[in-house]
Amino acid sequence: MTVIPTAFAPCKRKPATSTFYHDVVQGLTAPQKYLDPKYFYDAAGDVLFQQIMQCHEYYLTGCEMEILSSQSPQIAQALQMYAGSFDLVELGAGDATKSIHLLKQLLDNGVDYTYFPIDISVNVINQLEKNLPKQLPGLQLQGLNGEYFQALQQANQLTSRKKVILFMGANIGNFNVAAARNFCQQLRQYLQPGDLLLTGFDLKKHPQVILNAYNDATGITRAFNFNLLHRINRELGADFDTTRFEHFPTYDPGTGACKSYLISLEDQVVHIGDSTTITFAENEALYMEISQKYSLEETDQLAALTGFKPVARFFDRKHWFTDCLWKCI
Ligand code: AVJ
Repeated sequence: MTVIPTAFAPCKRKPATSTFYHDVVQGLTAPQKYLDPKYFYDAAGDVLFQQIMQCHEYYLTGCEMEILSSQSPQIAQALQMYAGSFDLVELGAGDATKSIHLLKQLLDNGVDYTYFPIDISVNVINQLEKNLPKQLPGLQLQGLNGEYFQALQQANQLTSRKKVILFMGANIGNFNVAAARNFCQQLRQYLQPGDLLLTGFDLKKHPQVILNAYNDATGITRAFNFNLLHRINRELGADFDTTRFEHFPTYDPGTGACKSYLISLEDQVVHIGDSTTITFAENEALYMEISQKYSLEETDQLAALTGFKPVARFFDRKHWFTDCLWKCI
C-alpha cells in the first residue's frame, strides 16, 4: 500500500527557508531557548527512541504494553459497545507493538474496520505498511505520514464511519497542561459526538522513578536529546558541539511536569547555516521536552474541559499508567 503524505509533494527547499529551520531559529532566539520535541524523530531518533522504550528505567512502555496485551478483550468490548462500527485512527503510531494486540482482538471479534496509523516519521509509516499486514493477515491499513491534524483531516475524507482515536504511549505528555487542553479541544473539532478517544497517561508516582525514566544509566536518553542537535548540524548546516552541553532532566512532583534541558557548559556561539548566530551563556538552559504526569482527577478534568466524557479506564498492575476511554459529547 502507498503512504499518503499529508503535506504537498516534498519540494526541495533550501534549509534557510524550511519549516524546520524556521522553528529551530524561533526556538533558539526566544528568551527561554527551546526546541520542539517533534523534531527528535528523524531516522536516528526513531532508533534511539526504540532503545529508550527497551530501557528498564523507562517503565511507560512496559506498563502500557501490559495493559494492551492483557486487557485487549475488555478494551475491544468497550469500543464495540460504545461505538458500534468504526474505523481506528492512531496518532503517533510508532511501531504499533502495543496497539497490535487491540488490532488483533478486533479482527478476532470479526469487526470490519480500517486502521489509519498516523506518524510524523515517514520511516515509521513505511515500516508499518511493510510489516503489519504480515503479522495481521486481513488487516485493512492506510498509513498517513504527517502532523496529527493534517492527517486526521485526510482520514476524515477517506472514511465516513464513526472514529476511534488511539493516542497512546503518553504522547499527550509532550504538551504542558494548557497545551494539552488546547490539543484535546482541537482534536474534538475533528470528531463527531459518539466518536471515541483512547488516551494513554503516565500517572504521578514516586518522583525518583519518574526522574530515572528520563535519565537512564546507559545514557540513551541523553543521546536521544543530543541527536536533535546533530540533526540540526546535519540538516541546517549548524555547528553544535554536544560535548559543550549537559543533559539535565528534572521532575516537579508538585505540578507533575517532567522537563528535560540541555545546559550549556560554557559561554559559546553556535552558527546555523551562514546567516544565523546563537549565543549561549555558561549554564544557560535549552528546554527540550516536557513529559507531563497526571493524577486520575486531572485526566477527568481534562476530558470535562474539552468536550469528552470519560467512560472507562484501564490500568497496569502497579497503576503507574492508564489508558482512558473518552466519548465525544
Ligand atoms: C514519546 C513523548 C511519550 O515523554 O515519555 C522518552 C518521549 N523522551 N524519553 C515521553 C521521551 C525521553 C516520550 N513520549
